[in-house]
Formats: sequence, structure tokens, C-alpha cells
Amino acid sequence: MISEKVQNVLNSQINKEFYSAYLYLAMSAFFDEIGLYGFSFWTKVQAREEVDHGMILFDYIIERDGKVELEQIDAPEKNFENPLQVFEKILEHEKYVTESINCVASMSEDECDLATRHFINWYITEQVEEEANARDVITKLKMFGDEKASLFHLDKELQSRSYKSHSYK
Ligand code: OFO
Repeated sequence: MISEKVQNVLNSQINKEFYSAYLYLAMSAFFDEIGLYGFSFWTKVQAREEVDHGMILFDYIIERDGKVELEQIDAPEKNFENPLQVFEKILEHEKYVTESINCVASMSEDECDLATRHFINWYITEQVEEEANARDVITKLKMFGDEKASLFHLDKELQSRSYKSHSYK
């Protein structure tokens, strides 16, 4: 059994993960529109991973005999300008998600829920990787400036991302 406070932050985290999936899908659609199919693919793969993140929390709440409470998912932003601006938004969003995950960790400590504290470690590590991935693309995009050939090369590189499915069990 989990406490109501821990259950609430976990449910709220499910919502944030599904919102993340929506946000990445909106970005994927933008990249498709401007013909950057590798960027589009990369963000679409990320959207699938975000759904996995939400589902892992979903399954965990059930396994702990808690109650899953799904809330409305906000519409994602859709006014994007260019790849650099999109990846800066990604980094900003992932920093926000990191803070939220840290709050789940600290709430589970406050409630002496060591199982949740242990469970959430996977997300803490995942967030380090997600922020680093966004930062890496930002660095490259800043380096290339308006150079089309390098952008094309990066597009090809992002196309090679593969989807790794994650599940609770
Ligand atoms: Fe689920 O990590 Fe991104 O948002």
C-alpha cells in the first residue's frame, strides 16, 4: 500500500509523462513539415519512450495496491520556429520533469516509502540521459549555425536512433 501523498505525486507524474509524449509528437510533426525527417523520427521515438515512462508508473501504482487516477492531458505547444529553438524547449522541459521526479523521490523519503524511493531511481538516471541528449543536439546546432550540409548530416544521425521499449516488468 502507498500513502495518499505518494500516490498523488505518482499519478501527477503519469500525467507529465503523457504530456511529454504529446509535446514530442507535436515537435515531430513540425520537423516533418520542414522536411527534417531524422529530427522527426528522433522526437517520435522519444514520444514512444515517454508513453513507456507513464505506463511504468501506472503498473507500479497498481502493484502497490494504489489507485491510478488519470487526469486531462494539456494540449502541447505547436508554434515552433527552428531546430535549435525546439531543442532548447526540449531541454527546458526535461529540466522541469527532472525537478518533478526529484519531488517524487523526496516525497517518498518523507513518507518513509523506501520501495518508491528505490523505484524512482530509474527515472532519476533516465533524466540525466535525457537532459544530456538535448544538450548534445543544442551544442551541435549552435556549432553549425546556418550550414545546411551539417544540418543534413545531423538529420541523418538522428534518424539512426532506435526505440528501446521499457516496461515495469
Ligand atoms: Fe519521461 O522523460 Fe522526458 O519527459
